[in-house]
Amino acid sequence: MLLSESAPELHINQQQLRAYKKQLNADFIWGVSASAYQTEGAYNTDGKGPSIWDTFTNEQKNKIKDRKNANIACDFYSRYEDDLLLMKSLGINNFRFSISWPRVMPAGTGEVNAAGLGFYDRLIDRCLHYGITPWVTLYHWDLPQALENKGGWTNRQVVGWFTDYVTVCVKHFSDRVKHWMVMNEPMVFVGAGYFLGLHAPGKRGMKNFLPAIHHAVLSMCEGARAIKAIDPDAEVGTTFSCSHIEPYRNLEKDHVAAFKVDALLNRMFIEPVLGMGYPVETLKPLQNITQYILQGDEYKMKYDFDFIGIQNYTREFVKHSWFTPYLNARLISAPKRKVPHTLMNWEVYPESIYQMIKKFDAYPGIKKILITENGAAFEDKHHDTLITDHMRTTYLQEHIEQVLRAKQEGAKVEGYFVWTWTDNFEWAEGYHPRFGLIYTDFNTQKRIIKESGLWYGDFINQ
Ligand code: GCO
Repeated sequence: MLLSESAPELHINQQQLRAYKKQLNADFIWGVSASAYQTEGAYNTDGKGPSIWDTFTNEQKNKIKDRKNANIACDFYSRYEDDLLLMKSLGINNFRFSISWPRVMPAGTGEVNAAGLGFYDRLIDRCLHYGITPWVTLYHWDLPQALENKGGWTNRQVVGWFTDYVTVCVKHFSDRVKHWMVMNEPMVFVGAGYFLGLHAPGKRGMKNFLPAIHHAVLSMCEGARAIKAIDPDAEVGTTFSCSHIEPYRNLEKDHVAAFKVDALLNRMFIEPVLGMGYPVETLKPLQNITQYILQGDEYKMKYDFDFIGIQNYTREFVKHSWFTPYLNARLISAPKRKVPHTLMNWEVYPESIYQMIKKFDAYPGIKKILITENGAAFEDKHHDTLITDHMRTTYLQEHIEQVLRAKQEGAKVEGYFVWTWTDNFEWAEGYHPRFGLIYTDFNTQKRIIKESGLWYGDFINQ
């Protein structure tokens, strides 16, 4: 049974939360996160080129729940002004969103679409007008289809294409944007898109996975260098998904399995960036990645980021499994374990975020951590103009408490962004799991503030 149906009260120590909050410096960053493909719509408007997600959702419909796409999504493309006004009304002053590469460069490389840049000009200018700081992600999974036709992330040329695109954006926006994230969750777009075939572009297997990993790492670091070359004062980060991993049983083989899954989900991208190389010792099948590593890459795949964005939602339990190729490990889902979980079937386990902050904080070389995503999909209850979502509020409170607990203990965590602002398109899950602080009626595009939104605005301003 889903948590939203059984609804046992989660426990939150309000006093503790407030005590932690009181001790924060005023410069701790509170914000909300979103992404272009999940919200903008306008998928073929004003000269935008198709992305791999446009193709995937419109041509491989059975891959997406209810055969949905994000052709319209939240229509953020025309409604950004109202959405920013609403954000302002809740006192939220930091907004993380992404730029759509094919909106800016319809073919991925070469020609720049002035109307695409124009949209982000308007968005950024309105953010600044309302006193909202833009935190801009340069790649949140919507690769131009024209580049996928040439192999996408499996083609080494992508490093140059990406760096050119980054250069166009930063040259154009760096007078107003001072906080950049090069990529969103490379492990997810590479793993789900180029190994499991569950996300765009729907490719599978090691022959796609390994080159895509390496080219994503190179692009992330070369992209960051390109930003700094244009604007040395910019704050440059990148973001990683991560989950606290535990063995299912106290057996040697489950411990080994958990160790491998931890390397895959949590270490794969941060370690090369920090100069530690890929975790091949733990993940033997990764050894073949060396064929894609060319001379000089050792330098190119490292970068000293100003901050690392970590995105955490849950923890995972891992069991040894003979039948799972490469890993010999599988995840035991939250419903199977009969523990409280969200509509994504992700366990509600706030301490995971604390554990992840500690884990990343322990790497020498990470200067600063921001929680660039955390949030939950639950069923919302409607009462005319009010939407109650007690479960989401509690989830946020409990996770923020764990973030501030880590900070109290000295971890270098300096900010927190809720995923997400308005309900939006949740990739292969379509529109059903709603993560928003703001409810979106997808028929009318009406927005309604949820109780969690009111709570969050109140909390960060108190
Ligand atoms: C991701 C992305 C977001 C998701 C969110 C909820 O982590 O997959 O950054 O686009 O919507 O994480 O699943």
